[in-house]
This record gives sequence, C-alpha cells and structure tokens, in this order.
Amino acid sequence: MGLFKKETYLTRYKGNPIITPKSFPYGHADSVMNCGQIMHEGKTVLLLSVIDSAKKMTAIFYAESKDGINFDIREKPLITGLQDPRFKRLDIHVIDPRLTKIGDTYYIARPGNSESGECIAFLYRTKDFKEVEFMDCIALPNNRVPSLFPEKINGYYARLDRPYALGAASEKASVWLSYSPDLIHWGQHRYLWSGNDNWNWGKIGPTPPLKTPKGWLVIMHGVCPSCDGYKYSLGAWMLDLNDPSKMIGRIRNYILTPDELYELVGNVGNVVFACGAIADEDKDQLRVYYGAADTSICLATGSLSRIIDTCLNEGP
Ligand code: BMA
Repeated sequence: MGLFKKETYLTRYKGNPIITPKSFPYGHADSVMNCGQIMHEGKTVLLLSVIDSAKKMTAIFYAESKDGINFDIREKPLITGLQDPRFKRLDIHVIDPRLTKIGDTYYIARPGNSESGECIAFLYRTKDFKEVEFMDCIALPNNRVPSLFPEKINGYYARLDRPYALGAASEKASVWLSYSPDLIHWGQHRYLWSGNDNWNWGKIGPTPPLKTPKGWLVIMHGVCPSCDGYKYSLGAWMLDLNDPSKMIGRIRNYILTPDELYELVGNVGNVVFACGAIADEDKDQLRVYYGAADTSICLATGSLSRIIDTCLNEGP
C-alpha cells in the first residue's frame, strides 16, 4: 500500500458521459448538465439543465429511462423562465433543479433571477411531470440550492440551503436547516456546517436528503478555490433522522472529484456537480447523475451502506 491510498466511494459508468449537448435532439445546446433525479413509476427521471448561451436560453427538460442509462428526452421543456409580473427581471437562470417527492407530489426547487439580486429560489410542484405549477419564491437572495426533505419532520416540512454564498472564496458559505408549515413560509433556521476540508473550504451546497434507516444521507458539492478558478467535488454527510440539525457523520474526503477528461475540460472545467442522488436500497447502490464540466451528464455508482457507514465511522 503506497502513501497515497486510492479511495473509491463512487465508480464512474464506463460509457460516460451518458447525455451530451451533441446528443440533445432538439436543436443547439451548449450544456446539458446538472439534473434533478428521482424514481417515478419504475423509471429513472432526470430533470436536465439545458443551456444555449448564444441565445441566453436556459430551460429544464424532462428525461426518463427504463435502464437508468438510455434516456428519452421530451421535446417540450418542463420549466422555462418565469413570465410573472411579481418577478420583473429576466429569468435566465433556469438550471440546477432539485427534485423531492413528498406524499404523491413532486417538488422542484431551482434558482431564479430577481430584480434585487442574483439568485432567489423558486418552487414548483407536479404530480405527473406533465402539468407543473409554480408555487412561489421561497428564499431571499443569494440562496440557490434549496433542498427539500422528502417528509415532514416533527410536523413541519424541512429544507437545507446555503444562504449568502456569493461565489467568492472569501464568503463563508454555510448550510442551514429551516422548517415550514406549508413549504412557502420558512423559519426556525439552524446552522449546520461550513466546509472546512481542503476540498470544500471555498463553498458547499446540499442536495435533497435521502432517508436511510441510519439517518438522512446528503450528497453535497464542495468547492476548492485555486489560482486557476474553482474545483467542484462531491461529498457525503449523515444527519440525525429526528433532528437533522445534528450532523452525525461525514466522509472527510470527497466521494468524487474531477479526474476524467470530460470533467476536467468543458464549459467550466474541473467540475463534478450533483443536484441529487438516487438510493436503490434493494441493491445497496447509490446512483449519482452528475453534471461534468458544466457540459454533460454522467453517472457514478457506489455502495450505499459503505458510504453511510464511512460517514458514521468518521463521525461529525
Ligand atoms: C455553481 C452552479 C452550478 C455550476 C457550478 C460550476 O455555482 O452555478 O450550476 O455547475 O457553479 O460552474
């Protein structure tokens, strides 16, 4: 065993990337990237962020797959920029959807543009991924990663987010927990964590927590600034089931970091970015569909129990 031990919590699918701008069937796209993800009627559903920079066009497209590898993308976008008089600034930030099922309803939270600042958070709901209803703006600027829990906790809806990270490494970007009686009005805010490992000290961001018997598993991104920009990696945390303000474990190392050419080079190089993950408990498998270099979609899988147990063994 050498000094530099290789730890592989997630293994890349050998056919990566699985969706690229070139394979996008409906006209030109610069990026088909960061996606919400969930199982729906036995199929894997991805909500894709699609960007055409020349036209300043961003939209979220629905894709589904029976085998989790080959996806059919629906032609009509599921979500486009808001045309709502209450939000007057051009809404061109229709990316990074985070998807959570609560009861029989799917909720989609995404960043949007407001007249007062860069990013606010918009919430939508749907039961069938055909009709989507815009609910409201659920966070003040600059908060772009609202991640809903899949059930109420102690009678309240719950979410993780990261307020006030303006992107600069000097901003301390911490993750907070909030509660709500109705998904619109949020309060009881609790500080959770700021990144302080060498791969995530610049900025961190959560994804919708996955319920496991041992706690809430949260896949997060972490940013390490360098003289050449930022490096985005992925990590894992465990939160207490009854009181998710208590972190009960986290893997100190990343679980995936840019290493392959399609992660190192692209619209924004050195990026692996997840908006969620899917837990296949019967197979003891965690699937993460992640955006690579802000250009394409890739898949990586790992042992669910190994990730959970490593979090717990390494402690809070
Ligand atoms: C983040 C988000 C992501 C993007 C990442 C890397 O701030 O904007 O959509 O993947 O930066 O560029």
